[in-house]
Amino acid sequence: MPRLILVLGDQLTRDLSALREARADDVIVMAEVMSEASYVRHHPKKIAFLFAAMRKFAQALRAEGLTVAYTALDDPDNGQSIPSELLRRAAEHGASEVIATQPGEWRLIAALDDLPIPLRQLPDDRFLASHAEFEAWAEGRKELRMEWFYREMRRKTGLLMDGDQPEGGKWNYDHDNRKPAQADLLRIKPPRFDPDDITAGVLDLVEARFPDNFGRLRPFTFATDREGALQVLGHFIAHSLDEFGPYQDAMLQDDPFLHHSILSPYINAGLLSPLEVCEAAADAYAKGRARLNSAEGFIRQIIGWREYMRGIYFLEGPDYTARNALGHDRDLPPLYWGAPTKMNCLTHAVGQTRDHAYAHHIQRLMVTGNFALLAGCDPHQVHEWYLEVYIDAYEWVEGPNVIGMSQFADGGVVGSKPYVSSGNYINKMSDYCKGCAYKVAAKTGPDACPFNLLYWDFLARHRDRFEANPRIGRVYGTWDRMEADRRQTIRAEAADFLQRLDAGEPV
Ligand code: FAD
Ligand code: DLZ
Ligand code: SF4
Repeated sequence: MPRLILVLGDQLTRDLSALREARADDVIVMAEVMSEASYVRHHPKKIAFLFAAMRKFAQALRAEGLTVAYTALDDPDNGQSIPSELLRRAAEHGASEVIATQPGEWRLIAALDDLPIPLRQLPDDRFLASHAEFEAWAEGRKELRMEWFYREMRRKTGLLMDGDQPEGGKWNYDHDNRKPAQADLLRIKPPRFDPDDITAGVLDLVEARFPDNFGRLRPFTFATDREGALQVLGHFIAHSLDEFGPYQDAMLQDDPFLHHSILSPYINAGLLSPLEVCEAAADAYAKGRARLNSAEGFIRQIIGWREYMRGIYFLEGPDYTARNALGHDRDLPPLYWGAPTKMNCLTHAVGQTRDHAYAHHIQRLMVTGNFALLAGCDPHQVHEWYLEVYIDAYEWVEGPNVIGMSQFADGGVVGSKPYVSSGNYINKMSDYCKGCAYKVAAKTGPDACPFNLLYWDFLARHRDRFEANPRIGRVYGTWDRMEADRRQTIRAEAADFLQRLDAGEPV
């Protein structure tokens, strides 16, 4: 009797644990379904990327002689959910069992567990750390800090290790990696891929079926197969890795990509393996083509942050994305969907997100995330926004980055302090403030940068929680040293700003 082998849209890896089990008479099931394409209103580029990549992956499996039952979104028999497609295919092929690699989201894991036919969920071993390894690492620790986990992963992989010591003598070279960048027309851009016939067909489908989702579908220039993804990797290693480190926190309004790799869509969908990407970076360092602080910083993002975020998501359980430790309840304002704002940093971070389904880490953390946190936005709405708008967004990685790192809604599981800043940080790391209607140097008054007002207002509102925090508590000394009427003015102006924000004014 044949068995069904499920391959989800973010499991496009030939070496997937479920595919390794495939026998000649098994049927591989892949399905474009509305339940996955609409559990949030994904950016059209995200849907198009996954559908095109799924179609090409299915084609490659068929070329190997495997049997693939592929359902397109507009197939009239489409049951429009993963469980209904599995049941339909099981009846069609007389299959006795479903074999799946564990999905990256609690919602879908539960839906598979509820299937009325036998199902085996195999571990997703595309990650370096299994659930059991992460649990063992976390066991008994008072604080789950990424840096300690990262060192374990360096030892485990041997990446940038000199025996049992870190290459160059230090584990982390972040202090070399905080430079602002200058506009440079000669900076090499990521490669662009013209849509082929398969991608063009998917673009028409997405345009017709998701006309109201936030984000520009065209031009669409992402790679959609492993070959293209490998080209993006090679291009990054050759042209951008060396300067990745120093400028990784920099933001420029006319350069959305700087020296970033734009590899997250491909790694997360399975077209590249995290280890091969890191090995390429370590190799470039070994050959003298990339400086150590760049190679180390890049590798840390992947074997450190990426693995750690997944570990937290599965350790903390299905209620994680509902957490709201700070009790924030403001609706996410329309500016997150492109409504006009006078804040130039937000105009550009949101505008690039709309155009490219991409923003780099510091834009996500210190512009859109920082503003939502300072303004007291409902973290679940913030979570849904991030899950919608980025091409690389899947709950296992987006959830802990947003609920934990960005919004402190988990009460400090991921971060030891909230990532908040006044306009000063944005001004130091970007060219946004020069072109802004607000004055970053103005702390109060009609021109005051809203980040300046909201920063103090946030800290004052949450004094009980953060005053004793060794990493942020000292700022209360600065607050207390201000004249009482200045403090009052800041809080009154912050309240007025938030009121205008809530009223839908283009603040
Ligand atoms: P680069 O800057 O070139 O970094 C290299 C790689 O490191 C990335 O491709 C990615 O695989 C990994 N990486 C870097 N930082 C992180 C991190 N914090 N967590 C996990 N992996 C990391 N990343 C996602 O993949 N999906 C998300 O949905 C996502 N949501 C985020 C939400 C917020 C609020 C924040 C602050 C960060 C989020 N990140 C997310 C992490 C990070 O912003 C993206 O991985 C990165 O911007 C992707 O672009 P890149 O490939 O050019 O990355
Ligand atoms: C994100 C996504 C989208 C938009 N569409 C599909 C789809 O039609 N079929 C599918 O198998 N997977 C899709 N995905 C990816 C899943 O949502 C993803 O596998 C889960 O969220 C777990 O990470
Ligand atoms: Fe953003 Fe303030 Fe700078 Fe304007 S002045 S770009 S609002 S940080």
